[in-house]
Amino acid sequence: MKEKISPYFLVIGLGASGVSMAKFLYSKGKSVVATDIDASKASIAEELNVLGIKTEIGFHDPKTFNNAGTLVPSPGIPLTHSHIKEALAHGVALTGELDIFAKYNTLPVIAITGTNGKTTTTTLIGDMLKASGMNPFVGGNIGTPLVENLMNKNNTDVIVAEVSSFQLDISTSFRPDVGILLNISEDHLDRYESYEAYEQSKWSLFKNQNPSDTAVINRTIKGFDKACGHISSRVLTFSSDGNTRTDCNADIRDKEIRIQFKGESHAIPTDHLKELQGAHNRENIAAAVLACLCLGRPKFQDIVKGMEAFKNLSHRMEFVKTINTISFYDDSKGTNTDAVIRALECFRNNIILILGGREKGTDFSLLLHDVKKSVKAIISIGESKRHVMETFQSICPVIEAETMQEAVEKGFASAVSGDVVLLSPACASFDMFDNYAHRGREFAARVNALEGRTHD
Ligand code: UMA
Repeated sequence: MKEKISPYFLVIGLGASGVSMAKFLYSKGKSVVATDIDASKASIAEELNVLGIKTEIGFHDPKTFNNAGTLVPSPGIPLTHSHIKEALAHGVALTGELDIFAKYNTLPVIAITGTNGKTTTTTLIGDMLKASGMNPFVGGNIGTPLVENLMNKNNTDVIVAEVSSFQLDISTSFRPDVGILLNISEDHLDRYESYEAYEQSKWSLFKNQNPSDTAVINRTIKGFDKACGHISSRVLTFSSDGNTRTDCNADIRDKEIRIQFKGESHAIPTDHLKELQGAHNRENIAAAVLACLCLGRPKFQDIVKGMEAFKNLSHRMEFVKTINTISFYDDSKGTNTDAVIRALECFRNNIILILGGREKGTDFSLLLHDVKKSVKAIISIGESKRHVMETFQSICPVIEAETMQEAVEKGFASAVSGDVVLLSPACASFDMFDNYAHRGREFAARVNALEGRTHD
């Protein structure tokens, strides 16, 4: 029998998402309890206690879950968590950041999802809108929770939201005015029961859209035609098959993107864009331009100005340094195999690849073709060392390293003049680091420590 106390919101997890959510719900006069399994969250909890939010830190009490009115799990916490499952079976309601945001937000929303390129595209759209004289709030999975903008509006006139599949999974009402689906490839298979379930999660971005909304979709995504049959909004497409296919709203060629929108045609040269190199970035640009045009207000020439001014993001194919003719690149954000393939494509066959970490149901064999083509040696790190060794040892040397320092030094020792040492791990970082940014910073620090070292 469920013990009925006042129906409180239980915020589960006090990372970036949970802390903002607890504060926002409290600011709306809701009764809020927050819990985090990690005892080191005590100081954050104290901050919330001062506001009047009750906290349970260092443990999760099933009673607190079962007695809640609504659970608000942080995106990193799976719904298969035993306490969540039990509470849902008791009839406790479930919601998440996207739906709570949607309930209170009044501004137009551009939402971006996809396996790779979300953060670049989200940032790029923000830059394009700023160059067009608008005042966007850029947030969501990119780092600043969306509800922050509800607490602190700052004259924002549009929301640009990076959206993850984890966030979409618990959304029933989020409806972006413009939704972008960039691509889908294998990722997070430790969280989904199948690849199809992950695909479905991504497509669900469009499930609440109506004919006044727009879906901007990569035409080359597998299952495009079937999935589009379930979308009620206007669909705009982009495609990297632009050299052969010309029926998309953005045809992506080798050196330019041709846009067709509302009877107008524009060509965007891309060859000179040092900060947005590669076919994947041309896709990101195409999607971003279409999304901005959909808003009606931005002018094409201002959108292009925003694109020209774009600066590459940290830990995404970020050049660190050249030491003794060996160049080091930080692609710590490359946390799945598709991202690694995109990174490898940026170089010739001269790569020493630092690979590995915490697997997410990772199928390393998806890398075999590209590793064979362009990788001279792999330095394997983290929990997946053995898996990496088993997968690649027959096609290239695999050298194990216990720490990032060892990985960088072994990479440097394995390289010859003109080679590239690339950190692009295809895995999450949590086995050795706080997050991917921490892993990237550690890599750069160890590279910088090589300064002055000569190469044998
Ligand atoms: N925790 C519990 N109980 C558990 C498990 C975890 O209390 O059983 C606690 C942890 O102790 C920790 C908190 O939950 O304190 C972490 O919650 P979280 O993993 O949801 O992390 P946040 O810091 O809230 O960050 C989340 C997103 N994280 C994930 O989706 C895993 C961030 O995306 C996002 O930037 C942030 O909200 C703001 O919206 C990161 C990410 O890796 C960048 N996203 C994935 C991706 O891009 O591939 C989806």
